[in-house]
Amino acid sequence: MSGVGIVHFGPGAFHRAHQADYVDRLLAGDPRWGIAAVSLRSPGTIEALRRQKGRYTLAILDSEPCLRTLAAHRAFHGPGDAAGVRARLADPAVRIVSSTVTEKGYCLAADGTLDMGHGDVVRDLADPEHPISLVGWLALGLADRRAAGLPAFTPLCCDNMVANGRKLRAAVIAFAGRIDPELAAWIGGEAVFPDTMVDSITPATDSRLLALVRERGLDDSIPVSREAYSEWVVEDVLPPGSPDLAAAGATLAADVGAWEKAKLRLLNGAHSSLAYLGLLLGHETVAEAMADSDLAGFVERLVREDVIPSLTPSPLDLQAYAGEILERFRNPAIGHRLSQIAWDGTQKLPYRLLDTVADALAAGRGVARLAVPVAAWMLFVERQARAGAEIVDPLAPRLAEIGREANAAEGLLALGEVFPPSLAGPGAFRSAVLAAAARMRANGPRTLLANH
Ligand code: CS2
Repeated sequence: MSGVGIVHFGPGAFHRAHQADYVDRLLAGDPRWGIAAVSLRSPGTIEALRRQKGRYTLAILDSEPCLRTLAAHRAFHGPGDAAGVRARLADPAVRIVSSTVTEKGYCLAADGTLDMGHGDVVRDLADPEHPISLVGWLALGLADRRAAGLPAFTPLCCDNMVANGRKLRAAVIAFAGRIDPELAAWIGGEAVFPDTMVDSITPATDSRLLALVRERGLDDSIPVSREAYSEWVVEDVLPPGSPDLAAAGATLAADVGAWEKAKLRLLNGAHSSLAYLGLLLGHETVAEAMADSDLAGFVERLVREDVIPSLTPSPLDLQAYAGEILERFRNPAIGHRLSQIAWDGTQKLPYRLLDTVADALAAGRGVARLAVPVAAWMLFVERQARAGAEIVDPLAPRLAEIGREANAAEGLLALGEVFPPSLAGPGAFRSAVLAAAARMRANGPRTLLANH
């Protein structure tokens, strides 16, 4: 098992374009930190990675595309290889177990704690030696390390959630506590769960990228692409014996919170706003939506006048950061589909927009403009539901049902998983969302954007 020091759950495009690039650089100087890729549900990427011996193309999409070959993955565990995963997690050489399983992969309830009623959690608690959830796997892996007298590995959450490490820590400890309180206490005392902020715009691999790779004569079925900008901020709590992520280009920081919150609210909040409003206006990509001056102007005002006040004071230069983000969205080389960003709205809205709304209300600021993208999500759900089109979301069946109702916006506001009672109940936000939804339903979004 030599040469593997990191196990990664969820080797999708983001991981392969972002974290794997840092690790690829690290490996040039320190060969201990190869990645074992784990995908327990879908076999495709794992099979391709194995076939290509862990090598694939990373295209950096800038004025001229720049193609590199990455080779950070050394081992591959697909569905059906639970024994291989278990052995891997118990390997003393493994120090980091990272994950990009998207927000829904952590099985969290609306309050950010482990959802004990989630089907995967219920199943894993009933049979903890054969987990299917990430949280179940981390608990089993840590239990095996404890039994073997090994130090804990470091779970490293690389998904877009506020306090992602702290949430994962609380979830794993809560899960372990149901099986064995001593294990929970051991995990609490021995394992660190750093918070992280990850950032690089990574569109899904499309036919354009596949053609570019073919043109260069490369035989590669799993290329990935991203913008040139890339950032990885990791809370500076990694125990001795961990890989030197700073040497790989990551930023180690005592407090990741300010970065994480600013990135989620400014970049991801603006992304989701562009996605729902842009789709309603008939746009397909982020760059196209940014070329629509009504929409781009609205999003810029939203970011500068509504989101930044919710982040102030901050150690970051927020106005400059916002400008940089909007410029990145304009990159014409990236065909980043709005529909990709629109996925999983029920998981994304809380961190990206609703936390900002709650802070604005608490500070006595208006929320009329912030209500517009939320109403656009509602109309998007309504449109998909009524057309019988696909809704990609863990709550998809309920969204489809509510979306077909006459008063869909009210039905969606009543989703306790998304809107806390303080936002769903009577008050400024509820009124603003319902008004924005009604106006957009009647006249389309354009006039509303100009008025805001
Ligand atoms: C996007 C993000 O798909 C989405 O929801 O907002 O993946 C975004 O591109 C990244 O977080 C950028 O770092």
